[in-house]
Amino acid sequence: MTPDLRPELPVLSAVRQGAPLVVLTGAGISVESGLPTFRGAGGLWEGSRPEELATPEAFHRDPLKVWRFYEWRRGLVRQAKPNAGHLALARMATLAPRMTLITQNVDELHRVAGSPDVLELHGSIVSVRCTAEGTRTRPTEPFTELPPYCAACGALLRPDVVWFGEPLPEETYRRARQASLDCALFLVVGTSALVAPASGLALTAKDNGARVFEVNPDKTPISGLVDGVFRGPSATVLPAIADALEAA
Ligand code: BV8
Repeated sequence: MTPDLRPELPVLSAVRQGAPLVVLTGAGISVESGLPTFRGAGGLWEGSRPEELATPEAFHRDPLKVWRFYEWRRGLVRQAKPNAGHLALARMATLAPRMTLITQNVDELHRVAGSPDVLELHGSIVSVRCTAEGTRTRPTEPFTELPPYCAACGALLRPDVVWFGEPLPEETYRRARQASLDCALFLVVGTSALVAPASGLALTAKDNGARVFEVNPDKTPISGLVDGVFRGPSATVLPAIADALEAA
């Protein structure tokens, strides 16, 4: 039996009536889909530094090393399925008249779970972009050779993600920031809140009057700044929040 979270989240009744809800997710929401996070034990960055694998400089210096890292992750993502946390957010989108889902994740699991109109701040690892033409493709099979080259023009292909030092997609980030300014309730789920500018959105919401709650089994730099914390895995907490929204 999931706990009744309505007492912790009285604002859910306003959300049910149309007060804007924003949810920001990070790698933690995909842990229960079998995908590793970036930081912490067993994380993707463990053993190598992000600067060696997730920057334009790293790609320019050693495209093969970077592609080996991304092709390994693309293989994990191909096997991954949305978990109860992703599905709960998709359900909440049918219950909250005004909900914006923002993600830092590149695994597209929110789209697969059925969430409409996901704001993907850091792009998608499923998508691949030509470094010369900018054209995007979505190969479903592993590349036969790495690094891969564009069939049309012969230029190097790259993962269609935002690397450190690269700007976020402008319109996507503008929409995410506007939604954070306007919302009544902001849920920050499964993120270490270390990567800007995504990490600033929760405080933007708080500074503009929203109630902000964190869903994370561990403490983060913003745990002390939010209105409340659900210290648990998102695959357990988010279904309980969705149930409370439905009953609100
Ligand atoms: C930009 C690539 C400007 C795709 C990623 C110095 C200080 C401050 C900022 C900076 C600085 N120097 C540089 C910067 C800016 C920089 C930045 O923030 N650096 C940080 C590291 C200091 N940011 C940028 O460069 C951004 N761009 O600012 O551009 C600009 C403007 C104009 C023109 C040019 C430039 C670009 C940022 C995007 C970088 N790309 N990834 C990929 O390979 O995936 S970031 C990477 O970290 C991922 O995208 C990921 O989404 C992101 C955040 O990580 P999290 O999602 O939080 O994951 P993490 O592992 O950290 O945490 C997981 C959490 O889950 C934990 O808290 C854990 O407790 C929790 N958890 C575990 N299990 C569960 C759980 N939660 C719930 N349930 C569970 N079961």
